[in-house]
Amino acid sequence: MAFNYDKYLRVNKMPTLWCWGCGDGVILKATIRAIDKMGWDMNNVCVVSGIGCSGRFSSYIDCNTVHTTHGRTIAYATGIKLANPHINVIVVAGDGDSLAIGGNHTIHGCRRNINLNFILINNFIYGLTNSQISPTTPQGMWCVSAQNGNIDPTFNASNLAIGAGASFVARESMIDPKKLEKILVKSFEHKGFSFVEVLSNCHINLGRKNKMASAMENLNWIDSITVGKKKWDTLPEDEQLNLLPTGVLRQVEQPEYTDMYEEVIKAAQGKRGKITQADFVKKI
Ligand SMILES: Cc1ncc(C[n+]2csc(CCOP(=O)(O)OP(=O)(O)O)c2C)c(N)n1
Repeated sequence: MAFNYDKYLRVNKMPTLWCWGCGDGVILKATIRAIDKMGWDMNNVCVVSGIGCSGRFSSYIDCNTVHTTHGRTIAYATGIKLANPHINVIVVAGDGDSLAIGGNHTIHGCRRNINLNFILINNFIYGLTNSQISPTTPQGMWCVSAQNGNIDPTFNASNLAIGAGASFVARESMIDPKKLEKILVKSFEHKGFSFVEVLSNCHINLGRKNKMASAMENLNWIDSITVGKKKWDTLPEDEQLNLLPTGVLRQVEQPEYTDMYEEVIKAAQGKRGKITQADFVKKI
């Protein structure tokens, strides 16, 4: 039987405002299927999105939603999760939103290990504002704000998340929606901050100016720069540098922030003894 997307969508908002062939729709559908696999009650799901094309996520999905300010998704989501630890919070933000203006929030979200499901839609460009370089725009690519080609070195978003201490980090493209769905399910199952970098196309604002004007050409380019982590691990360093590994890149068990916060509340209310160093697992 065909999957019933309408059950999870605000059908009165359809069709979406996304450009024809945009990867955001594929990611939305994969997210919905992953939620369905988790069996989550939509009354207990909150989707928080930032500003950008990716920000439209919270308009289309039918649950508790907050369309927040640019770069501040994690700040809002942290408040929502701390006040309602039982709610499953999914955060969606673009590469500009989460690595430029919101970069600081992203690293501290990773560091705190709060149980949020963060989906970074990396289309390598500021999409909504029509082609300004973002921290992930490859060097040499042409954009409206870099008319002689981008000279800024490129951020590796997943490496940043690993460095900042996220307990679950994965990268996948939206080329294979089934694979993406599986990764999202794994990230939803993980207790702690899960960071999923989803590589996506923006053939309109990045592709057209860089010889990949169709969605297919843009996706072929993404395909050419990605390789599964198992294969990537076997490659010589100079080849690794030019490729982005996909799959789960890091998964560790670490104390979760809302659990620790609950203990702080209990201690403050005299419902338990004082919290001491022994209550913490030392993490280096
Ligand atoms: C504080 C603030 N600064 C700048 C903007 C303008 N602005 C809107 S969306 C956007 C960039 C979006 O790019 P990205 O986060 O990569 O998302 P995409 O549109 O590609 O999904 C910017 C700079 C804004 N809305 N608010």
